[in-house]
Amino acid sequence: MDHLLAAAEEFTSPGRVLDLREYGHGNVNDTFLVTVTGLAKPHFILQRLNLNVFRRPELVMGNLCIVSRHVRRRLALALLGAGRRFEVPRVLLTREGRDHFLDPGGSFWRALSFIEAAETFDTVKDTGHAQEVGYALGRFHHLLSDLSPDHLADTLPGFHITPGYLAHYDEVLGRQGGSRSPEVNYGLRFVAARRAWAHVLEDARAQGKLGLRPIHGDPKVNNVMLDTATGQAAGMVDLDTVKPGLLHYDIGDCLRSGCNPLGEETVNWEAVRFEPELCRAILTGYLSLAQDFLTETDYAYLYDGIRLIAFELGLRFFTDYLAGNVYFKARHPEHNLVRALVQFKLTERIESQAAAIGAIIRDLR
Ligand code: GN1
Ligand code: MG
Repeated sequence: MDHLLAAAEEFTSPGRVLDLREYGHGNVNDTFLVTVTGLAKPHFILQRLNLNVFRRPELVMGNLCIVSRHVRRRLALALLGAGRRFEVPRVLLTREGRDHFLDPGGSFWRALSFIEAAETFDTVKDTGHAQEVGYALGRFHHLLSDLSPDHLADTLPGFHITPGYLAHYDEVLGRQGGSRSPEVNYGLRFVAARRAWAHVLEDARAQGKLGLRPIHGDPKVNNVMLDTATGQAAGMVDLDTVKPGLLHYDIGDCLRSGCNPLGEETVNWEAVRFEPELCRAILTGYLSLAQDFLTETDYAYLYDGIRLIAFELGLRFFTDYLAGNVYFKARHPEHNLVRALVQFKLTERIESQAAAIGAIIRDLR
């Protein structure tokens, strides 16, 4: 990749780059782990922001700095419990003191501190892992519960607004012609049957039943780092989508990711399931902290949030497939179609277990 080493060196002064390798499986940005010598910390994360998605990168950096500083200030005063730690990435500066580097080709690079002695997994291993994933989201929301969402910019207008994704889907479909595979026909029918309900969270927001708060935006399983020694949540990464939103977007996203043991990248979409025991574990971890700030109405919309974010992500992948894979990175032309089918199946499994999920929520509150 052009300018990769030059970008890493911008953030390495006065040290030296020893190693540079791709890191994680992000669908939008390009992420690298940099190993250095001569700095206080041996690693940092280097990312090239996708400017097609993040059109105002300076706002993304602004939100990241505000949230990272707020969280670290509160953590300095918090008692986490014996042996626990919790970190979020810190923004690193270039040798000129800037929070990003623009290379001669116009790419936007930024660097973040790396959470050492911690690891992530793409799927949940067991209920202990699931509970830690829920705990991490609860801790994150708790740490931000005294930050007004007015301090954060809307870096991604329309993000998690399901009716907006439906409008975009209609527009893409309007441009389509030709024959359709059975999988595409399944997707079309799937979306059609859920259109009216897909407004549920935005309607509740418009009616003043749910309010905006600072959210993570992407609290999937592999954005929670686990301490390699204890297995406990050591922090949350990927703060690009931090912005004002509904907590339900985050809770739904965490559960659609954490309760699907096959993971969102499986090709075996017909076998996808939503595991109630993982749901119970994640909510146990989450509510151990979130009980402090969730309202009666928040609880009333939890099930809808879980169902909706799985449906919404399926819709986003499906639309991107129909549009020719212009948003999510795809390794082959059908990749986003398969990803969509995984989320649609997951949505069906959530729907068929609505009573059990409702009982878990009632049990834990
Ligand atoms: C994208 O790039 P990544 O993997 O962090 C997407 C999320 C999706 C996720 C699904 C800005 O996140 O909304 O839930 O893929 N991020 C953006 O894996 O669209
Ligand atoms: Mg992300």
